[in-house]
Amino acid sequence: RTGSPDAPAPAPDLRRAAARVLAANWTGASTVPSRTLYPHQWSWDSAFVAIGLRHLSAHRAQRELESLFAAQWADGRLPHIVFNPAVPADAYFPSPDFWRSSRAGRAAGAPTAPETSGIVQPPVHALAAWLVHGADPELSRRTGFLHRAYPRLTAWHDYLLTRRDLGGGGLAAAVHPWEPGTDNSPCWDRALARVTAAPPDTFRRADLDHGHPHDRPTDLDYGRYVRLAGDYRDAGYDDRAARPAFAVEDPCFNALLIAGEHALAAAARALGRDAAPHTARAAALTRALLTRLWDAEAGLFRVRDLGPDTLVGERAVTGLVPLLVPHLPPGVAHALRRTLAGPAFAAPATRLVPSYDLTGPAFDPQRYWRGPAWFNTAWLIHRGLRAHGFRPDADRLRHGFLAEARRSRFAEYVDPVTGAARGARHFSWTAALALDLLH
Ligand code: 9WN
Repeated sequence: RTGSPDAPAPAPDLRRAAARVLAANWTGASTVPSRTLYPHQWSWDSAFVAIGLRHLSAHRAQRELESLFAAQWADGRLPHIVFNPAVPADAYFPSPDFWRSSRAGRAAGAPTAPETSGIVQPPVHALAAWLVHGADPELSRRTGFLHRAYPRLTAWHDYLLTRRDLGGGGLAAAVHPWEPGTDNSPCWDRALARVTAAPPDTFRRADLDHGHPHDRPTDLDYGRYVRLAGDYRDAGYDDRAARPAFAVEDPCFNALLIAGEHALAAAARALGRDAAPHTARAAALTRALLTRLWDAEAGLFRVRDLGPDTLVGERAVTGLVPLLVPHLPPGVAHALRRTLAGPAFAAPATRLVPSYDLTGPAFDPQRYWRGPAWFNTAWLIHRGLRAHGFRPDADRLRHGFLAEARRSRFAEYVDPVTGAARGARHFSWTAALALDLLH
């Protein structure tokens, strides 16, 4: 480690370096998260990328989102991966021949092309689309961007609020640990223990060609991911027929849905439409989030495991992300701020937020979502701190973010204790969100 988190990052250099990462990862219509580890288009990555790209080119940011919308299923879902047919099948697992979306997903409305996965990721897209529109409203009007995006995004949220309200309490559920985007979080351990892993000789992990085994989920995790995805596929990705062995309500996923409904309300107003359905949905979702997931004693939001229908004991960064929800009761916002500054989440070396409780039994500073600090969750929390007027906390997090992004060469994640870079380098959302924080 060199330098200290307090040393200001040289802004023009960092901006140029971030722009270079995004240029190198641009395929012509969208951005890959990483040339090596993730050579296709990912759903929530593209939303974060668009948020940064809008500062370089609002036009490219529009294309980023529209290439994802082009792969939307007729039932409204935005798939978590859109596969690039030019990339060899063995470059990433699970590949299109595992998901078989165009055949297995036909009844659920999968497109005939491109091939996609059949699961989803957190709904950052409405927020991203609204920010991209705001970067150049005149261009957006000329190209019809917001006008085309609005019905797509409404259909996406409709899907989540109807087909995915598996708990019946007004929140959207995830049916695979890849869906909340925090694959091997300790929050999933209890639910995953009920899943019989697919035998290891039935698949080959391409991620280990590029990633270090200690930085990645285990083989047992992968066996369970494969089983769950395969079962969902075999049920035709039909949420009315599938009986998922894994079903959870995640606070980050639902907080983003709320932020997205607020963004859609703003978009509706800009388009001269009625914003009331979106504000009503945002209010109902916020009530459900507080009723179903808030833990006042712990000072953070929990995951609800819909198997036993109880809250999960593990504390993760995703329980702090709801800070970005507007109109939280002031007591809740203050409690979240206190938890962030407390021993479980304050990582003095990096000033970033660890993905999991530093004092928790499953904490591992290296392994993916079991401790390492990620830049997208830091960006979301930074946005929440600012929105609630916690300016000094927000500024500290912003400095930590920019210092670590620079030092780690835009790593996928960093060890929250030592600051050592982990996972991929030149990772797209790290570069994109650094660009955003520099503006
Ligand atoms: C599975 C692309 C994605 C991110 C996820 C992150 C990781 C994939 C993987 O990479 O997940 O979707 O193969 O590990 O956990 O949040 O969107 O960057």
